[in-house]
Amino acid sequence: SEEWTQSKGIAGQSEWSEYFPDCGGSSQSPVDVITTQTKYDPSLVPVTPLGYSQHGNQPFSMHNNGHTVIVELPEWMGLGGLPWFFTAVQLHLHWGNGAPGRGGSEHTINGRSSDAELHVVHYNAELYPNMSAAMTQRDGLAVLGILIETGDETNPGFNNILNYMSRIRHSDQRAFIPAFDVQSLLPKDLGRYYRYNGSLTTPPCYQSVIWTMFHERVQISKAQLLKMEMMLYSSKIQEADRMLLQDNFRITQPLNHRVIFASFS
Ligand code: SG4
Ligand code: ZN
Repeated sequence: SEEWTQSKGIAGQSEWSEYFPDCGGSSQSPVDVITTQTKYDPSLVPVTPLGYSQHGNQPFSMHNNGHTVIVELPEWMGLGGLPWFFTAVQLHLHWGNGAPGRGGSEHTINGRSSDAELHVVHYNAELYPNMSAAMTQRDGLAVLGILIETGDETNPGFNNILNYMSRIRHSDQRAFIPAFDVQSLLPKDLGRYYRYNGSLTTPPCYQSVIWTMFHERVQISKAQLLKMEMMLYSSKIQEADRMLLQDNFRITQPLNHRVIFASFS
């Protein structure tokens, strides 16, 4: 597929729809959650991570794809609390550039960004045979979004990923990391969240994602955030022209006809 980048900022992102028409659709992600305009839906039960803590002994594969760092998840991990069972596929992160100002989260709440954002991607295993079949369908994917803030304390759960990121600093590098409890990356309160229908936040921007954005943010240290900001967009053979992989977030998209539901009032 065509090359695309976030690094040209807003200008680059507005060109995505030339090659990926869905990126110009009317149900795109991320969005700004304006809390006073959300609609309380009492039917929204807590999401339930299934098998997230049963990580087993097989190492997880982690790689730098030039856009983010991806950790592949075993197929027995999944998500309950939605109308269908969703199988976990991978998790990845979005971050900024370390400068004061806008953080690197994709979703914002009442116009405010967070420093980074974790996404755990799942596909609808009741309706579709695999990720590629599901990713083009309206109810195909479920992504959990966790807003990340920096503070003074180290988050030991995130060290399961961050401590190994220097091994895959360059684009296309891969490493095997010890299996870990994926639930340790999530906020404690899985009952309070925002829910809306949106898209992949990168090309091809398929409008196939049931988004769950948790109300509770998780905290990591400044030193931990720095490990994300050290990643490279360039590959090993481009050593002479190193490029930092930073600001790998998409700007917020118009809500249009959509309503964002809240599981709490
Ligand atoms: C990142 O670019 C990942 O590299 C992609 O994963 C991911 O696409 C994409 O973000 C969009 O996901 O949760 N931010 S998002 O909407 O998971 C998919 C891969 O390319 C399909 C494997
Ligand atoms: Zn993402």
